[in-house]
Amino acid sequence: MGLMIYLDGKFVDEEEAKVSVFDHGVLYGDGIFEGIRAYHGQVFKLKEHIERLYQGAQTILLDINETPDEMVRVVTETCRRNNLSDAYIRLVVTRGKGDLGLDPRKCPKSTTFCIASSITLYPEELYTNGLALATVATRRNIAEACNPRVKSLNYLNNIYAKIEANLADVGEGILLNNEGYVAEATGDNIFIVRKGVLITPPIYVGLLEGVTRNCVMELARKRGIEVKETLFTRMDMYTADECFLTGTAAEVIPAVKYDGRVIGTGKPGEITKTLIQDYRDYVKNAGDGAEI
Ligand code: PXG
Repeated sequence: MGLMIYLDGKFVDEEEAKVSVFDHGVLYGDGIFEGIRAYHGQVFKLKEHIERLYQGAQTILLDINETPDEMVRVVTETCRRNNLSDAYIRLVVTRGKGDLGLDPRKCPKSTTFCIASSITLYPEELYTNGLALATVATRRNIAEACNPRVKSLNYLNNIYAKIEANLADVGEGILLNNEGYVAEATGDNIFIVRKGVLITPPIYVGLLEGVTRNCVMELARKRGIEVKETLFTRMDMYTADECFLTGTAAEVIPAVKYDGRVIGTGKPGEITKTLIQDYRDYVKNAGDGAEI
């Protein structure tokens, strides 16, 4: 027996967890998702992830069949049924089955599924030595066309960037917005440190408001580190003292090179190392997640 998957009100074996070829999630990338983690029997920041999911649904006019409270139970129950206390969870809501036209009015019922699986951790070496980054030519979607604040199933913008990062042989690609300001990595938010101040781009630059981003800003403030949401450019990255990325899967991961320029000392900086540890301690002891 494989994983037990939640699919539209039922738990089914992964072999039976199938969506239609007429589902608009498949045909058009019409839908939304969340990538969530569970640590030590608690689903980390589940409330925040669910909130972002429903805000995305409201924005794309998608009716989710489950209420937010039911969705909490969907996620925790999926972990429970798979005997997972540490997990990587993928929660997806698509527009559902329709016809071959793109009109969502032809899709009477959305599709919800939830996968909980064990997580493949990034190699520890990356946390001690840091990543190399490079700017990609692809610009982040403009908010007026396909808002990056919505974690939609339409990820081609990020996938283009990932392909470019792979071709450049770096760990992550950095997307600029249409005005040339640094926005984010392909699946992570970005931070720099300059003269002891922690800086991250504001949401209006065009990025996903990461749950990890918000948590790390809070942890930094608790330490008395000044945190600013300010626009910055590639040059600010070249001349930064430190740099790191944040995301559910990667947590806090240092970056030491950008477009061939060495950042700071070329090693993970002191504030970065502090926040890596603070975040690891926090996820272990947070106690503000949803009990599995
Ligand atoms: N920006 C983008 C574009 C993302 O997709 C983040 C930032 C970080 O957000 P959170 O809430 O996780 O701190 C994300 C989310 C993966 C994977 O498997 C990662 C994401 C999305 C999809 C897949 O690496 N990151």
